Amino acid sequence: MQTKTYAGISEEFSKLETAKIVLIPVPYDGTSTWQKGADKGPDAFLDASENMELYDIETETEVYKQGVYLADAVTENSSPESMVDAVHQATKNYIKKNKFVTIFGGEHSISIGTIRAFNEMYPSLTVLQLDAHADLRKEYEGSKCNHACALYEASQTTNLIQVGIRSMDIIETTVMDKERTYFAHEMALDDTWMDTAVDQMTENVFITIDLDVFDPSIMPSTGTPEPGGLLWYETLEFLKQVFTEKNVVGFDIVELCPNKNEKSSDFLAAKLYYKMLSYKFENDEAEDDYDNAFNTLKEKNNSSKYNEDDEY
Ligand SMILES: [Mn+2]
Repeated sequence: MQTKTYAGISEEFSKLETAKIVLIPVPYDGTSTWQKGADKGPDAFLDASENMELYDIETETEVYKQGVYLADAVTENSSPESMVDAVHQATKNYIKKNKFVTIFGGEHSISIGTIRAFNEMYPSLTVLQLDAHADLRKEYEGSKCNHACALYEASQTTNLIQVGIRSMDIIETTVMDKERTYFAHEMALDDTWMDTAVDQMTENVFITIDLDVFDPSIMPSTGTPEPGGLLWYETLEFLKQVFTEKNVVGFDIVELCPNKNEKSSDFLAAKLYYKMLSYKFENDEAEDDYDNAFNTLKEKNNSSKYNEDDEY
């Protein structure tokens, strides 16, 4: 049972029964290869959130009044596969409770579970990935649930759109859909990429944000920083467009690897999360009913799109 609330909000806004939003922390760091510490991400994010102003100037809203329930953390870590199963179950449970479900990692492999849940609950799902890394390996170091494989399943079962990519292995080119990939070096020279990417999205969009998509100058506290990343306002402009034009069904944020001497990254993550909620609920009154409109009839969709590529 959680005693702490998201951002220190009062009980009135943090009860499961009335909250429209659920936040699931997943402090998992089982497979990262270089810097460890993404398991400390959720706590650092929650600490920063408590020290943040809760009025959003841009949208003129206080989105916490829609209610944010801080769920028990998913702590299963006996194997990457069992962690993914536990995340999948927890995510699906809260979708079924008609909540807007958000997840904070943890390393990127947790998204295998979150995406699987949303893909089962929403037809024709687009997965929008903001990330420095393609994460399209089918298997890595003996597991399909490694962080390097985080988006492989999504590439086979959803409409995957990758944004900000600037690091990958050559084998991933055999899986990648280049038409739906926005490489950082091309984005820097092209001011139409946002519209093109949004045009490729279906109505239901799940967003997975690996914080290493940001430039290390503003987001140094991540496991594998890569130069040439996105900056704050261009990222917000793009996200706002997606929230305005599409039905964002949920999102996750991963790979905060906190450094006690560098707090600005924790605050960036906290603010990003709150901004995304503010965009989602910008036009909803706190008293309005919420309907996440998950598809109860179709437990599994897009399965026909799945084709195992033996060549890989
Ligand atoms: Mn990633």
